[in-house]
Parts: sequence; C-alpha cells; structure tokens
Amino acid sequence: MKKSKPDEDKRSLRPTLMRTTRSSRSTESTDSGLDKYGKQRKKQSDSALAQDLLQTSVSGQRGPTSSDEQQLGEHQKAPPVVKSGCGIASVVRLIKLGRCKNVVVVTGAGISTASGIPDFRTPGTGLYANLEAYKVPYPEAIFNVDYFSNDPQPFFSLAKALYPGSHRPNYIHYFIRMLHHKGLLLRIYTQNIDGLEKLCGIPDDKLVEAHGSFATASCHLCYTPYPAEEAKRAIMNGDTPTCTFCAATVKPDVVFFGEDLPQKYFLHAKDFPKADLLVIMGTSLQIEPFASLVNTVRSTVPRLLLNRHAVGPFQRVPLRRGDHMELGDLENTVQRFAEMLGWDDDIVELMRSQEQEQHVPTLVSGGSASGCSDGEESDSETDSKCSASSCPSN
Ligand code: CNA
Repeated sequence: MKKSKPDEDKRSLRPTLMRTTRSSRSTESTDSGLDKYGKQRKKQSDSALAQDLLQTSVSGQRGPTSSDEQQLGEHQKAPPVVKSGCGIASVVRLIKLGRCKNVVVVTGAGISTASGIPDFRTPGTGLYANLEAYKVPYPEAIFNVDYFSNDPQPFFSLAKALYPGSHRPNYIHYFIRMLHHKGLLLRIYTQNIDGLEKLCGIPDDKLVEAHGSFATASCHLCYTPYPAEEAKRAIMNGDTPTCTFCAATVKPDVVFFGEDLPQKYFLHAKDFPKADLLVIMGTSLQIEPFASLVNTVRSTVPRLLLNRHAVGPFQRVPLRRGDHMELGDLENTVQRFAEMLGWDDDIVELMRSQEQEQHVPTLVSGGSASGCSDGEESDSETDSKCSASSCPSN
C-alpha cells in the first residue's frame, strides 16, 4: 500500500511515500544501558542539556562565538559564517562537552552518492531523473511490489547496479563508524540498501537497515526464503529467480512500497526517546514511516541536518530551538565536522586500514564481494581499543 501524506512543512506540495509496517509495537531493545565496554552510560540530565542549548543559538543565524573558537583550538577554527553554516560548530561544542553519548544517526541515499551510487531525487543525476533505461511509467513503480509482481525486470535492472560489491564506503560511512569507535553511537538507521554501512565495519547491533538489504532474498508472494547468492547470480545473468515452493518471482529482501519494514526497525521506539543527539544526513525525508522518526526525539534534544538543502522539519522558519543544519556537499561537510572534532586523522587511518584489509571487490556476476561478504561486520576488538584509549576527544 502506497499512501500520500501531506508534508509537515510544505503542506500538500509534495507527496510523502509510505512503506507499510508490520505493527507499531517495538521489539525488545537489546540495549541494556551498558555501553559496549560494559560501562554504565551516564544519563543525560534534561536540565543540563537545556542549559547548554541556551548557550547554543539556533543554527544558521549566528557564527561561532569566541568561546567556541577557543574550544576548537588554533588548528581547528570553525568555518566562516555562512547561511545555516554554524550548525556543526554548535554540535561540535556539545560533543566536546560530553553532552552527546547516545547519538542516533539517520541516513539516506545522499551518504552514498560520493561512492558513485545515485540517489533518487537529485535533479539530473538521481535515479528518478534517469529512468528511461528502466522503462517504468512513474519513478516509484521501480520499488512498487504490485508493479514488480507484474514485471520484475525494471527492478532487476536497477538491482544489478545496486548489488553490494561494486561500490566502496566513503568518508561519510567511516565518520559514522568513528562515532561508534568513540563509544557515542547508539544506533544508525539507514534507508540505504547498498550495504555500505556494513562494509565499512559498523557492527550489526548498531545498524538498522530500515528498508532491508540484498543480504537475503525470498519469494515476493509466499515469503519462502531463497539463497541470496543464487538470486544474485540469476539477476546478474538476466534470469528470473523463482520460488521453489510456489514458482512466483523471488526478490532480494529490499523493502518495497507496500511491504513490511524489518522487525529491527521497531528498535526506534526505545532508541529515539533515549537519544541525546540526532544527526540526519543525505535524505529528503520523503518516505514514511521512516521520515517521521526524526520527530520522535525529546524536544530538548539537538538535531543536526547535514544535506544539500533543508528538508522535513528543517524547512521551518525559524528553526526549532536546538535544530542545526549545515547545507552543502555532504562529504565536505562531514570532513569539516570531523576536523573540528579532531577525528579526521583517525578516520583517514581507519579507512586506509579497512580498505587495505579488504580486497577492493570487483563486481563478479554471481559471486560474493571478494574479501568481504554482505554480512561482514566490524572488527569490534579494533573498535574497543580505539575507543578505550587512543581517541583524543574521549
Ligand atoms: P532521496 O530522496 O534521493 O534524497 C537524497 C537526499 O540527499 C536529497 O535531499 C539530496 O539533496 C541529498 N544529497 C544527495 N547527494 C548529496 C551530497 N553529495 N551532498 C549533500 N546532500 C546530498 O533519497 P532518500 O534516501 O531520502 O530516499 C529514501 C529511499 C532512497 C530509500 O528507500 C532507499 O532505498 C532509496 N535509495 C537508496 C540508495 C542506496 O542504497 N544508496 C540509492 C538510491 C535510492
């Protein structure tokens, strides 16, 4: 079922797309309140946070203060004041003050464009602007389960390009992994289906692939599981994988409009109320129910949008108190963010070692990504070492 819902801020100007959910109940969170090193996470007091936010004016309306500059140090000067450009400085300050220990990250296709994967909606380069090759009557048809039932070929053509194995994680993915290294990441919720979060080493328990992934496959009618590698081999060879039980078409377990979201998605019911910082990156916040997640953090919790343009609640003028945004190319922005935090060298080193460790895969028809399967997870020992001792800003 695909529903249109008026956008919160641009009422009825743009339709919001709905992916159905199995239920509104949350699964039991596995989070015990202990961090990954067994330490009890200190609960952020609302009043302390509120006090801090009072000193942090709404982003985009002022430049960094001299105390921000002092905290950032001589070599990590805040960027010049630009419209919506002081968002990072404010959040860097909160992180350095130790105010953000349960960071929830929400991502979309914009974090992977630097890896060479087009997003949906960017004019010119987005998939929606280049659909001739897929021969679909309207853009969303490519992810519509009823359309797929009738003609799976458009999706299979796209799947060939999106299957994990032909793209590498970029600096932005590693920035998120660095948040985990520092012991600050509560969870990342991604809409992406490219598997790059896993590939860069973010561990499975920190990752919610809200719109599924190519790691598993099943019949689109009776849901009988089907070996993912066999499905991939068939799709890559231009064949149609068919269910061994009912002979209907098999598809990778990427969530289509009209399909249930994975059970893990419901962790959000525990995570978002617990978050003390929400970072939103590279999404147009157009697809429900995912888009509305950003409105479920507590009202005192700072939200930072990193994107090319304002989206969702960040289109509001003035911004909600505690909302910050930094507009521009995401990779540049995230690099600047990391530099201001003093994390840039660590990220570059992490990227270098991870990319060296894994042989850069080439897309082999029917084969798994060389050196790193879709399910490959982080080296959590490495993460622990870094987080426990060597990270300068801990
Ligand atoms: P979208 O609607 O295409 O929005 C992407 C957003 O990112 C837009 O606001 C862009 O302006 C912004 N953006 C893109 N590139 C950059 C950049 N370099 N710097 C700054 N901002 C940038 O995509 P959403 O993720 O919001 O939509 C959710 C869909 C997209 C999910 O269901 C995905 O399955 C689907 N999708 C995923 C992938 C992937 O896995 N890589 C690719 C294409 C589509």
